[in-house]
Amino acid sequence: MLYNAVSNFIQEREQQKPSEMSAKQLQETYNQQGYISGLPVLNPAELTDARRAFAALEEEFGKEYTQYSLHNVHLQYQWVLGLAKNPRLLEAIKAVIGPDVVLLDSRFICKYPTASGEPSADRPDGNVRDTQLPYVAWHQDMRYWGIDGGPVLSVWLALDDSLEENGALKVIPGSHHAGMLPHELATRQGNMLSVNQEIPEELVESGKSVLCPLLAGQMSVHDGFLVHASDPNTSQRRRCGLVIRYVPPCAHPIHDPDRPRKFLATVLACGTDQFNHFSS
Ligand SMILES: O=C(O)CCC(=O)C(=O)O
Repeated sequence: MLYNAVSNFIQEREQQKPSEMSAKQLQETYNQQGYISGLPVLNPAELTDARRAFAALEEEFGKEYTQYSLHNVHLQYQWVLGLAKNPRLLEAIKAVIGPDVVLLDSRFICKYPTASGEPSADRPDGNVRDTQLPYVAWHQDMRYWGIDGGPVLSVWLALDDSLEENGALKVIPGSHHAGMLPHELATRQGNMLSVNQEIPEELVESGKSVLCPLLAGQMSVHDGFLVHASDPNTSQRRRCGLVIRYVPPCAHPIHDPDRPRKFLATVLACGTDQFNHFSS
């Protein structure tokens, strides 16, 4: 009897849309699973404005650059800072870490279509094979960030629909509970991560992997210890997202003389910062 009640509760929780969750439910789900996906952020007008502004950057810099090199441009472009401070986005972040939020870093990550579009006997859908196309290997963000004293939350805000065929984010739910896993250099070509890191295959419970499909204007949020990755874009549609990292002000960079880390683009997104750990 009790078992039925508990399992009904879990089923209802799983069927509930993230947009309908209270702050407490959102925090509980996030803490349990290490991520939350499908949260609506941008309304149609905001999305149109953001896509138009991004198209201007593509025009100015070219796709090779906009694929991965638009790093911390919230410092240059008010519209990017506006996305990072969007009240609906920050509502979810505040539900997890409280009212004080520091924006640590931002980057556009775009996987452009590489498909020929020509149907063949091999691929009647016209999509290409995925060998050597850009992908993101299984990794944990904390490995890269070197932060202690508080969590790092990564937002993936979709400017395009991000689905299986154009290489949406995939995650291993609950994997953040295991702490830091070893990483090594990726052997497969095309890993978009700047330090080309990956968790060895035998340590990734890939059978438990869950795709995080997003419609343009929606976001997912994942914990810095969550194991995640993304496959190549084998479709004929772009997949563009803005990845933004947030921390509570109590978090601080780990002191590591072998790998000094500088955070030169931090901004107080909301609340107050009584610590000033990122101010130099
Ligand atoms: O955009 C992707 O495919 C990967 C993004 C990622 O690794 C992250 O948001 O931490």
